[in-house]
Amino acid sequence: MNDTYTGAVPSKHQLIWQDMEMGMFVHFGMNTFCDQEWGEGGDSALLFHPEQLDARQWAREARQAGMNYLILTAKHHDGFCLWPSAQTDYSVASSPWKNGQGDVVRECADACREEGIGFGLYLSPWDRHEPRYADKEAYDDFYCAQLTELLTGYGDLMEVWFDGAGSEGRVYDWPRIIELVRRHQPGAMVFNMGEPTIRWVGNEDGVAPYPCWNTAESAPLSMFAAESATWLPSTPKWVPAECDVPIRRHQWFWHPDSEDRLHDLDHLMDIYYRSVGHGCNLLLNLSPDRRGLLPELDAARLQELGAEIRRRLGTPAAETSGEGSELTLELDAPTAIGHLVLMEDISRGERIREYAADIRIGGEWRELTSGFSVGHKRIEPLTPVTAEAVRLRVLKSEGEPLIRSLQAYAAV
Ligand code: FUL
Repeated sequence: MNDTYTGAVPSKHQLIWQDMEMGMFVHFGMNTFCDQEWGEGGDSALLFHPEQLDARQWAREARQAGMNYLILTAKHHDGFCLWPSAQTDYSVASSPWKNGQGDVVRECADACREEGIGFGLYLSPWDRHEPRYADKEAYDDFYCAQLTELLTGYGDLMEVWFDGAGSEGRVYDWPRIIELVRRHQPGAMVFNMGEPTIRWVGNEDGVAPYPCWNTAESAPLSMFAAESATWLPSTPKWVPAECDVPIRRHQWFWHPDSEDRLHDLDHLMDIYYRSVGHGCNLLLNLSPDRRGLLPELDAARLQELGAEIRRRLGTPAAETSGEGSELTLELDAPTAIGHLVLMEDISRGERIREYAADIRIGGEWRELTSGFSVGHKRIEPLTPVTAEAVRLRVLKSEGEPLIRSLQAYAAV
């Protein structure tokens, strides 16, 4: 093979992460009890009392819906810690929940392990409670100490989520923060700040543009910053995007009487096509309520999503793989096709720049769709069309195209 590809390639851990495709974000904390999205850090720890908290329900619902990881807000902007941090008393340890003996991070880590899904943590750099936030050096020490507790106390983490919101214009000690992550959790993805290994897609709608490439020099920092995040010079070129979105429109935390904001199944499927279907990961947020449980309605909608993805894209009618700029997939019999799925072997880079897909019917070929990026995955939903065979033609590539999978799904 005359392989001329010299572009970026993913790390082993990025490959594992991209294969996970879907995760559940869990926003839970002081805001849950105060009907707010951004607490100012002054709400009493006594308000935190999720009497029926069951992290197993969260992890079970995630796994059953086909989500392969879960990311919990260990500390949001209000500074309240879901674990008994030794760095502050603004935490579960000062709450009436389990008489101050509880640890939500521990329960969630254990639940994810039991369910066999990955576990990651969100630790807001912006902290509206901690008085040391005003003192850069002192806060860097505080933040690094909190992060160390999380990186060393809860087993393997697959992702650490650094949220840029509220930190516009603020500089943290990124080299030190990244060194801690690398030292204690070498397999963890780093989200969007410092020396990220994955990037924010740039909106909170859960959708990626198309084409969406796996390489990037920068990404937006937050919804509130015009400029992009400043990454350390050693940031890898391969930095795939993650699409985050709450299942209730614009609400990351639980609020009473907001069921009408729950996205319907069509909308969630559209998000799926425009995130996973554009080669990115989808991080869909569900919010436990004041009981500490995912509301039944939200959990049911999540399961509807999982079931619909399985219904449409469960088992391909035919599948093949191969190298080179043309690949044909023969179907056993003429079949009404509802989806095409293309995947590159990205372990050796993202090589396809432009492609077309054809179908053969009655012995005649005709072009059906065309596009640009494929990367980890490209899902093409189709108006059902009958075909005897499908052919992928790579029109432009860097180096030899390597097709991990070309799949055709029967229309359902
Ligand atoms: C944003 C935050 O401000 C929201 O509260 C939420 O955590 C979202 C995932 O990121 O930047």
